[in-house]
Amino acid sequence: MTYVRKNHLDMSAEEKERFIEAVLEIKRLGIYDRFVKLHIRMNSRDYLNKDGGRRYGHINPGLMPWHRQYLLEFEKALHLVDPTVSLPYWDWTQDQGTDSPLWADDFLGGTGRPGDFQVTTGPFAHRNGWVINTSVLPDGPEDPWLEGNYTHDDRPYLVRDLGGMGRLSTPEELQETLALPVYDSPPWNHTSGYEAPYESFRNHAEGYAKFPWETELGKLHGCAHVWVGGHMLYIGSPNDPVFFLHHAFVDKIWAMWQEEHPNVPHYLPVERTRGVPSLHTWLPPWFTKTPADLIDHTRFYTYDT
Ligand SMILES: [Cu+2]
Repeated sequence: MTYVRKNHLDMSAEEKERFIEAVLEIKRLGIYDRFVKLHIRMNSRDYLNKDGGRRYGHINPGLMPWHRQYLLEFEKALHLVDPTVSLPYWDWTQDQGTDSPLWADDFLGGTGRPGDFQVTTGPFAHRNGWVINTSVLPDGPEDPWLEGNYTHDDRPYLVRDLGGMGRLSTPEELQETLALPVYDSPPWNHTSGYEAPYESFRNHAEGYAKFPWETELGKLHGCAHVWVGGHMLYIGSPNDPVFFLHHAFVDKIWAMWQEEHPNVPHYLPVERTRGVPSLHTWLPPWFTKTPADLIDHTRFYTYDT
């Protein structure tokens, strides 16, 4: 049985309510926080040796399949409590306002208050019962974007600063990245596809590569994390439920790219490659699927458009 992932803007009030209820229920059951911990555990290693270390979820070709499985496992958890829900997505190339229904009280709630940036509205406000149990902050001199060393963050409340830093990517930026015909290339890290002919759709989508005509790094995947701010800035980002709507759109971008390039390999590297998952590597921590199993999302779900 496959199901449909919708743009949140096209969800009915009842669909939104059921989605929020399911998220709150898996939080109560302790399942939600297991996903947060898993993301921190897997991805802190990704960032520790980003040039040549072993990486699965970020700064390597595994970004797309690893997060695809992560979202599938999350959706599976939601289905345990409500089989009718599926992950919505947030198309941040079109839906850029802080007044979007995304941030309304009946959905994800709004930005943080001045001062401590604590979210005080909606279902994920601390005062409404959403407690952060596992969180980290970057530690050390490195650019927080590429930081692999973390320290405990004991703030029990969700933090956001919508639009406080950076901006969201434009449809034109998305088109330019979708036009790149090669999934990824050596050295399979944050420098892949830097120079013409820009052979890394993955790195441009992740946001660690830019074209010479762009002024700053961090487009697409990266800048939505920064634009939301707060917990979304670091690897504890799944603490903010918007993480799942954001990554559902990143996942859709992989699907859109495949559709635009039907005759190229949809995942690389094919051969065993030191440090990064190849087409037939079992992805940890589940070891139930390889990138090859995950390329075709229509085995599991479809997108509304
Ligand atoms: Cu991630």
